[in-house]
Amino acid sequence: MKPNILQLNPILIPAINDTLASRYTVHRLFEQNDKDAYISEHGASIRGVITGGHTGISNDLIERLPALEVIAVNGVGTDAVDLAFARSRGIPVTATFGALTEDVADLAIGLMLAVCREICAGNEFVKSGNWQKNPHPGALPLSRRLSGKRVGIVGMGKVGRAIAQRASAFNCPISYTDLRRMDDVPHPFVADLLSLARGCDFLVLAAAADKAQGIVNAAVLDALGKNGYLINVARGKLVVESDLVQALQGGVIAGAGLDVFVDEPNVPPALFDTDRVVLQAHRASATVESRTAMGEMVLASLEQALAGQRPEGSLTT
Ligand code: 8YV
Repeated sequence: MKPNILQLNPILIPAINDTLASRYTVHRLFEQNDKDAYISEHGASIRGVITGGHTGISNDLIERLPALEVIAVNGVGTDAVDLAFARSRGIPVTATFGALTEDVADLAIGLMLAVCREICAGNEFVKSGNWQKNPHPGALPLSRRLSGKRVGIVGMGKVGRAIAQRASAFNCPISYTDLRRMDDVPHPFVADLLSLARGCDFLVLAAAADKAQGIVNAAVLDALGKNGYLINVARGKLVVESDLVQALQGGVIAGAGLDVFVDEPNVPPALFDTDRVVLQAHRASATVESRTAMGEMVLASLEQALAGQRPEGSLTT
């Protein structure tokens, strides 16, 4: 009999789904209307869980899966899994570190360019026919340059470093903050987030949200200032969203490029009607390349754990 796997989030790569189906009986919880009843029926047989970084898994659900041998996070964020709880139960938790780095960094740069060069407003201006109606060169306001602007990176892990590498190619001076200075990073370390924000034009969030919630608040946005942009490709909960809305409405900062939000997919409507904000639907890793590599890592984690081995890169065992 094939082992039973519980899948909490869809996987968008057909070949990965085919392999999963060939090896396991896959219980797609995200397709069930009555999830509670479904778990009551199948929970006892589940040996592996696949979830998304943002979705994670609750301790309540873990407790309802007594035969669970592995939680494979199809993402790099583990903030939605209680790692200490999983560790206390001896359940390995894996993530797809390294698989999505390039794409998340690419999107960060894309958001930086989009927001300061007002690419979305320009796109709308042409497609709506407004350029033809109003061909005056001043019909759209002048935008701002990215090249050479000071970039402050919050979280100098794999993604932060990949953003730094790309921003350096735009001749942007880089500084960063993290829990500690990193000896192998050539850029200046700024211990305190307020000082980092005060000294940069783009504040780019690439940090894990396990410990850092609400760190970007009104004071940090004030320090970033009226020519500054906030970019977030990490987690919405790093930001006090109501403070961000107020800062944008009040012209406290110049703009924001956001891929992640506190309560996805519920984005504060106040962010919709301003050209100073460019929004994405949590898509930084949503490429065929990243999602294929992520899916392969998930498959490997399941295979290793269910063969009785410690999965490579387990965070808890
Ligand atoms: C994914 C993410 O969108 O890596 C993460 O932590 O949030 C994203 O890459 C998500 O995990 C897809 O399942």
